[in-house]
Amino acid sequence: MTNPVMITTWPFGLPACRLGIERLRTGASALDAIEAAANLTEDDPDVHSVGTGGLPNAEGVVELDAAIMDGRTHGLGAVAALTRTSRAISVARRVMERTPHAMLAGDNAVRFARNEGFPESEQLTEAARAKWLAWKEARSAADVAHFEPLPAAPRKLTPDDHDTIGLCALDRNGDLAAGCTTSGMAWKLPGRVGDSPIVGAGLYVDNEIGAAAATGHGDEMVKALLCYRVVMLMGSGLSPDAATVEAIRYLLRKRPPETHGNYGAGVIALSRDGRVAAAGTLSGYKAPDRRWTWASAGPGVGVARLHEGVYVTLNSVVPTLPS
Ligand code: SD4
Repeated sequence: MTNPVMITTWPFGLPACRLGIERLRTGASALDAIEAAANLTEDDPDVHSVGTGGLPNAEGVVELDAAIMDGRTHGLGAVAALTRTSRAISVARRVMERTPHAMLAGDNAVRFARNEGFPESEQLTEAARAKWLAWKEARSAADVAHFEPLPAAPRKLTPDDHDTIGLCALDRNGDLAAGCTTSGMAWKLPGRVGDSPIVGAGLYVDNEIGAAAATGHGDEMVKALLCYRVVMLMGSGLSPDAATVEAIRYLLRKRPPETHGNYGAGVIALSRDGRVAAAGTLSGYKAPDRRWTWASAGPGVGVARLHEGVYVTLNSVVPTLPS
């Protein structure tokens, strides 16, 4: 029997990590643990970047992206730009299990969700609406807004306007799964889809190697298939530590942050033998008001605890520093 392991992104992922490891320890499959853990975060209206309570697009509509991947079958389900429906990762799972497809998007993803019994529900909370109204009031011409000229480079991330929960799990049978669920970048153009529901970008699993999940500026990360790269690097013999650092470096080489808006990107990884790691860009992820933080639970960790990931530049790895 394998010792279960659960990892998630960001401090708001800690309760999900805790729930996931409890489920895994009582025999849940990695897939079930990922879904239950992700649902916990999706249902929390105080998390402003995932599910109910997520910040909306430029027109005030919450559009959710999510994906789930099952290492046992190498199955994938994803939804993109899903509106008026809670628990996007569960809709993604239904796509995987009840259709011959891998992803559904927009209005037809909503129709599918209704047919599957997911009720219509407003995802924009009063708090998120207030933030949207404040953004509309204050935004400068350079901000991203519907049908207005885009700035040459993406805006700098602020702690409040994004962040995905990415999750990886290893169950008692030694099987892996991964998930990703988000409301995406706040104030995005309607219809914008980030990295989270894209296989290889927001998440990837190879049951013989390991799993990875990502968070950060999806418009940049999607160009480097960060999670696929992490898993393939682990497959070629790199440790999760080295694989996450090398994958972030690849992204930094291809899309230097200095040229592309000082974006931030982070990735968590779990190998099939239970080792875990996380690396993020120094750019965007280490600031006075921001730390690259992730949660893990498993052998040697106990219930679940937070860690600070390493910060990567092209030629250095900045270890976790005291804040
Ligand atoms: C996206 N990757 O939609 C997501 C958002 C996020 O930290 O994780 N930001 O681009």
